[in-house]
Amino acid sequence: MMISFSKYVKFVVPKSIKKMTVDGLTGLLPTKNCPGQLRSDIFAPVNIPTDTCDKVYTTATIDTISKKLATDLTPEETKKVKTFIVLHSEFPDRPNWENPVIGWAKARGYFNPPPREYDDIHVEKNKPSITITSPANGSTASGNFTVTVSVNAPKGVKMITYYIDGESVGATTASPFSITLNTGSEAGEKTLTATILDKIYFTATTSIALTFSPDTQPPNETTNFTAVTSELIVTLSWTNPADFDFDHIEIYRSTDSEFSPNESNLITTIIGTPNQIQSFIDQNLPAGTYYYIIRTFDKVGNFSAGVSSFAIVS
Ligand SMILES: [Ca+2]
Repeated sequence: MMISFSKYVKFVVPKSIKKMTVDGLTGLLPTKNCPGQLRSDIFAPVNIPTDTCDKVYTTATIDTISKKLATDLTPEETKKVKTFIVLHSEFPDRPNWENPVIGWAKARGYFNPPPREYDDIHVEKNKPSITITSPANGSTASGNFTVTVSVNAPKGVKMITYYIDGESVGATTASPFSITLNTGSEAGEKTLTATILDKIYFTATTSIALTFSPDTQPPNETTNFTAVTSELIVTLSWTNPADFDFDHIEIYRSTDSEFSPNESNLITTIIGTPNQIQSFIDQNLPAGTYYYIIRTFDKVGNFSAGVSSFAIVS
């Protein structure tokens, strides 16, 4: 007698059984707030989830410094939208039901309710302020000028940034936060702005009006300009001036002690930084006495009269 099992092998899924994608932790319908992995599951009609995971997951905007709820005063830089998990039992009001669920959630890292307190660091009394104490509002600036500020920052200064007509011209992070600027070849009415960024990302800004007059001031001369001979080589060395707008030096050479520096006797142009010690080797010189002049140049082309030295090659 043959018994066929074939009719038992094929399982026809009843139409009432639903295959659905749900949140992996809660088994609830997914929304964009579900941070966990999704899984596929099958549900009998009575078990089909109707709640979304928003019942368990909630988002809140947090201040990342205080770790508390952001307020209108919380800077955008320190705001972060975070997802929190709030798991409850079927009967949250009954400790016998609720406590074991909370305990289970805590043990698995699923107990993470949002904070209840508001950001108490970004408050009015912690706001910084800044004023420009020099130059005076409405004054004229020519060449190099130093900007000084008065700062009140209860939470500390991260950076002060300076702007001329809205364009950043420098920043400083160290007290007393002053900075030296230069008018260059610019002339006319300008707006000088100083902005403070404090350590909790509060900002404050102040501005003054200035009249710029072009820089006509040459840098100071170099110091320690020496010419030392060794065999047929002359080593020239010097220290650049401290001027903020120093740009480069030019060295001129002649066998005439009374010579005037010009294009025809220019032997080198060397870019450098203020206070830098630099040198240049002048070689392949026939025996003789050589006179040198070194001039300093600023960034807009103002130059010094020059200082001299000499060397005897024999
Ligand atoms: Ca100058």
